[in-house]
Amino acid sequence: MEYVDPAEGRPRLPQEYVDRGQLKESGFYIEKNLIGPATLASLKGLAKEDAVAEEGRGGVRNLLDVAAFRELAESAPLLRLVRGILGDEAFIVRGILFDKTSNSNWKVPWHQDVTIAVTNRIDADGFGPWSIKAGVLHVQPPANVLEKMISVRIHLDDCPAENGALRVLPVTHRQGKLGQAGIEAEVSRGVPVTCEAKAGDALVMRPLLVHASSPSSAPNHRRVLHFDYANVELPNGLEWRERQVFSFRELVERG
Ligand SMILES: O=C(O)CCC(=O)C(=O)O
Repeated sequence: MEYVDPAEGRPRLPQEYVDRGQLKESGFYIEKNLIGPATLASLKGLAKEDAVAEEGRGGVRNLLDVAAFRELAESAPLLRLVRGILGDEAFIVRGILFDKTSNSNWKVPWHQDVTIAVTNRIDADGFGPWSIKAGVLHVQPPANVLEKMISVRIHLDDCPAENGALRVLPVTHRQGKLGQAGIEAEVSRGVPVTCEAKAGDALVMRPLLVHASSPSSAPNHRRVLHFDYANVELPNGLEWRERQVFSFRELVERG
């Protein structure tokens, strides 16, 4: 049973989730107006209308290889937000552009985000299985790594429930890696929240929060820049594919 607004008779984001305090409690919240209209306009130009349809899988990975997206991920507003949560050592580790259109509409079943991108395959306790996504080596780390990560999903388009908004199961981020049976048990007893957002808003969430995504029934784009940040080194010489730490002075200079 989904949360449905009694007055509107449709799923809606309850206002309590527009509050950073919910991150600890529920595993997510919406940061309103993180990106202003001018930046938004230039990002929309970069996230080309057909980029995702061309890739054919609903998402463009390795986004940090594009300088403008890397600059955004490491811009002062984003780093301030992320470091307010993960501390001053936090760094960007991955970027993906997701889109849904009538040409490229898709859904994702209930899951947790349990893979990270790394440079090299070195066996370490609790790491595996390994996989390749868009030519990049990925591995599932143990829960204690995923618990030190945060995802920031910046909406480039308005995203009401009808436009394929992410659905989440509050509080499920606290239970480590659940596995398929554990996820199904949570889905059967939980009340999903539909994370409606406006263009410029960001959904800030823990990767272990159980989430799903429905197809869009709107004729519009639903572009989301998904950035993952971490604050922990990997063991045994394993390395994050992306890793950069700016000093506080650099951060201030960036405005
Ligand atoms: O963008 C979406 O709707 C789904 C993305 C997703 O499930 C994920 O990032 O794991």
